[in-house]
Amino acid sequence: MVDGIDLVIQDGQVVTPHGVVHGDVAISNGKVVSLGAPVAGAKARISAKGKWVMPGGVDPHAHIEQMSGMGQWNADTFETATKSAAMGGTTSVISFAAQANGQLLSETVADYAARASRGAMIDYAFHITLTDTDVAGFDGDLAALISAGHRSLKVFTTYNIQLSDAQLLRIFQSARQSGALVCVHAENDAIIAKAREDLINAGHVTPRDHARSRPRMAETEAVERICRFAEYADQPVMLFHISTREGAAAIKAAQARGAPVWAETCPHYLFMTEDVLDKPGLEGAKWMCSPPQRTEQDQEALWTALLNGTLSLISSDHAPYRFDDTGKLSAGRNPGFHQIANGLPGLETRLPLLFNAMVTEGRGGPEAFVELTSHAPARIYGLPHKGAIAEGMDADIVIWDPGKTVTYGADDLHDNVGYNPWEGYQVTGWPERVMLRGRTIVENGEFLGEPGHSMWIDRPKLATKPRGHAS
Ligand code: DUC
Ligand code: ZN
Ligand code: ZN
Repeated sequence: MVDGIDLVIQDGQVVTPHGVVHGDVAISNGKVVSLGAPVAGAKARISAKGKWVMPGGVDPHAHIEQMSGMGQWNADTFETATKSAAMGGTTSVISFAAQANGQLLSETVADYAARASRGAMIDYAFHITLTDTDVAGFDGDLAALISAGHRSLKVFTTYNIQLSDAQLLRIFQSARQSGALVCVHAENDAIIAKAREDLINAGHVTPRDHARSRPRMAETEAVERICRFAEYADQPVMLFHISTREGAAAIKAAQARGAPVWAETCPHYLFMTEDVLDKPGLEGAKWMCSPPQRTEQDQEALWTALLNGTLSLISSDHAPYRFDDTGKLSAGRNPGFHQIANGLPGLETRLPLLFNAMVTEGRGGPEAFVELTSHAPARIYGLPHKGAIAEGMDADIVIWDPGKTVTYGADDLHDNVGYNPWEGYQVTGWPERVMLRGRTIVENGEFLGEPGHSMWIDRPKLATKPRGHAS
């Protein structure tokens, strides 16, 4: 027996990085201390008989208490967003510290860190979003922040906050020197601008037209270019929210050349098509995001890419806007698609949707589910002690009831958005108990967490390069 065991989760099907183990998980001081073998003499015990015991979800792409590219605060605070995440089984999140124009990066990070430390109820880290590289002291400031543990950066190729090719290469070089991953929103800005202008001139401005304003070619071009930049600069890159089969094919081709690129997709590209935008009036605005949802053929291509390793993980891209004048309708009661904030909530639904598809319906199975939603995000973004049930890791654990069926309602999420884009969608498999560092923060639908117990996750210098890279 290991001394001083606080809790044993007994008799569950435990998904570890080395496969499924049937047995006990022992926890002491918030860490996993033993796995598999029966453990006697703990202070407390929980039965997980007939249940899955899986690591807490790691969601590496969520917009929280953030100003959008259109200058709008999103709907969530760190408190509402992280409560919502926990209710859906997620225990770590990487959100954005988004630089305002003219702002010193150290001020940006200090602002977001202050808000997160006040409100967050799960553990967190930041991607630093770079939009103004001309600020005095930019390079030194960036290097210092990376060295201080902020090991990922975010850049755009569109959205009015895009960097030029030259600026992108400069950032790739700085990231390489200091040891950070660069995440990219990759869509070609000129293609989007032309498509948007043509649609507006023709009077086609409904939410459905939003999908036509983001041609698939915009994704293909930018993904191919960024892969070449990654290859040229020998800098690891994460391509965000791949939505098309051509985007996935471009990643696959780049990886085959040895380019240091990873890529992700999101549930709304796996389970929705652009038909979600086709609703009476402005209703479709609730589902508007960029890139937009695509076709069933794209969904199949994305699943294939996830299961063959071309795409490495699934994030939520949680981007919460209310369907009112604080959010989607801030430009008035009759906005065109180009005046409507992009994004939909997803922190709380990511894991149940994927558990249902991958574990209940068997698309990949429990190990692939855990790999894509916990193991890979923690490994790739370098979150030490997160994303896996193994000795020495944080006891961030979810007990899943595989038999519980839930049909999402209109407003049953715990974020501050006021609608649920998955209303009417049925899932089987539910996070019955969620633990953060050994402490139960959700039990049978009741939230037990509170601000003040979360931790910023300090990340060491990037140690890994994507699979397929030569050196
Ligand atoms: N697209 C993004 O790239 N970010 C947030 C929301 C969205 O739709
Ligand atoms: Zn994006
Ligand atoms: Zn995003």
